[in-house]
Amino acid sequence: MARIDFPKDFVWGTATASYQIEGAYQEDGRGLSIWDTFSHTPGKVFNNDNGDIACDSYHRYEEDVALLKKLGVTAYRFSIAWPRIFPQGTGEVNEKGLEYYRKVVDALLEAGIEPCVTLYHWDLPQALQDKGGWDNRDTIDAFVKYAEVVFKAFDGKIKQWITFNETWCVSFLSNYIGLHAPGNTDLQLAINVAHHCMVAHGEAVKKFRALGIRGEIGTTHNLSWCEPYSKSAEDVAAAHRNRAFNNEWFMEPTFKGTYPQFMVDWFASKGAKVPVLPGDMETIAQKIDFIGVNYYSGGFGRYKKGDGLFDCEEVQIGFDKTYMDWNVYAEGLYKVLSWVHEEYGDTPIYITENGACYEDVLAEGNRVHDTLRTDYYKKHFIQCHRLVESGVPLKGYFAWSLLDNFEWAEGYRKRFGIVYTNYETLERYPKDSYYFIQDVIKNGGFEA
Ligand code: GCO
Repeated sequence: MARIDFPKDFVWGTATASYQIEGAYQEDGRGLSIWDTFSHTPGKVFNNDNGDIACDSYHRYEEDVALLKKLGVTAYRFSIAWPRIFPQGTGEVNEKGLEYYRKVVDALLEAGIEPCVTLYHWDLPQALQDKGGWDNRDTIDAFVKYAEVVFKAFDGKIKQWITFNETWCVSFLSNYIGLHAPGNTDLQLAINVAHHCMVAHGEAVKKFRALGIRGEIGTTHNLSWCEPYSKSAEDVAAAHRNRAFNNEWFMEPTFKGTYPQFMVDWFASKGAKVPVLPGDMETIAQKIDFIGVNYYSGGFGRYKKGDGLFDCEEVQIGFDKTYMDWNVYAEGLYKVLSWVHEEYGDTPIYITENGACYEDVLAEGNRVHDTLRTDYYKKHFIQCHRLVESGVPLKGYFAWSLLDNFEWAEGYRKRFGIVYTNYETLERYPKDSYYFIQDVIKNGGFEA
C-alpha cells in the first residue's frame, strides 16, 4: 500500500452532455437535433430508446448540482444544446434556451463549482443537417455565430470552454462507421466532416480571442492507445495507423497545422482526400489554452491484411473488459498522455472524460456496490498520479459520468454513472464509486 496524493490545485470534476441527460426535447422552443431524428428512427438505437426524457435534468438540474456539491467536485463539465439556442441552427436566438443554461450556471457557481462548457457534444440542429450538416462549410459559419452568442451570454461566468467533443466520433463513428447520428457510411464524407469541425473549432477560438472573452478555451479529442503486438516493422506500422486514426489525425492539425502524411497517403489509397482550402490549416492550429482528452480504452494491434481500414487486427491478450466490451487498459492512459506531452509540448492537459460501464444492480437501501467501476477509477487515478509525478502537465480529471444516462446507440442499457438513475422514477442514487471519489477528493488522494 502506498499513499497517492494529488496536487492541491488538481481539478476534480464529472462530465455529462446535453442530449444524454436533459430530456425536455420539445420544451421552451428547442429545435430538433440529428439525435432526435436518429433515435426516433426504428433500429438505430438499442431498444429504440431516445433522449425525449433521458434523466430529465432540464427540470432536475438542482438535484444534479446538489449531488455534485455533496461529491465535493470543484468543476462540472456539461454541454449546451445548440438547438435550444438556435432551434433552426441559425437565425433568431431562443432566449428561453439561454435562460435554462443561466439557471444551471448560476446554481453551479452558487455551489462553488466551476462550469466547464462544451459547445458541441453532437446535437447538431436537424435544420442544418438538412442542408448537408458538417459536410457543408456553411455549418462552420453557423457554429461560430452560435458560439459567439453563448460566449457573450456567459462571459466571465464560464471560465473553461471546449469547442468540440470528440471530433473522431462526430466524423468517423457517425459518418463512416455509421453507428451514431446521422448514420452515414462514407469515408470521404467522414474526412470532410472531421476537417470542417476542426476549422469550426479554429474559427471559434479566433472569435473568442477577438471578443476578448475571459477564461480559457480548448478542444477535446478522444485518444486511445494501440500498442504493437510485436516489434516487427509490419506490426509497428499497423498499430501506428490504428493509433493515428484517433490520435494524430486530430492532434497534428490542432497543434501543428498539418495532417500526418502517412495517413493522408493511406486514405488516398482508399480513394479519399482532405478538402483543405487555403488558410484552413492556420485556422485549425490556433493556440489553445488546454487540451481535453477523453480516454477509455486501448489494446494491442498486429498487421493483418484486409482487417478493417488499416490492416490492423486487435489482439486479445487477456485484458479485463467492461460491459462495453472495452479493455481495461489503465497504463494506456499513461502512455497516451506521455506521448501527448512529448509530441505537443507543455499545453495543460485535462482528462475531460474517463470512466466505465458495468452492469449495476440496485441493492438494499438503494445502494449500488459497483466494485468493478471503483476499481477502474482506482487504476486510472494511479496512472494520473504517475503522470503528474513524471512532469506531464495534467491539471484535472472529469469522471464520465455524473449519472447513468442515454448512452447513444446503446440506449439506457449501458450505465456509466457514479450515480444510479432509476429511469422509471428518475430518482438518483449515488453508487459506491461516488463515495470512493468523494473520499479521494476530500483527502486529496487515497491509499492505493
Ligand atoms: C463520448 C461521449 C460520451 C459517452 C462516453 C461513453 O465522449 O463518447 O462524450 O457521451 O457517453 O464516452 O461512451
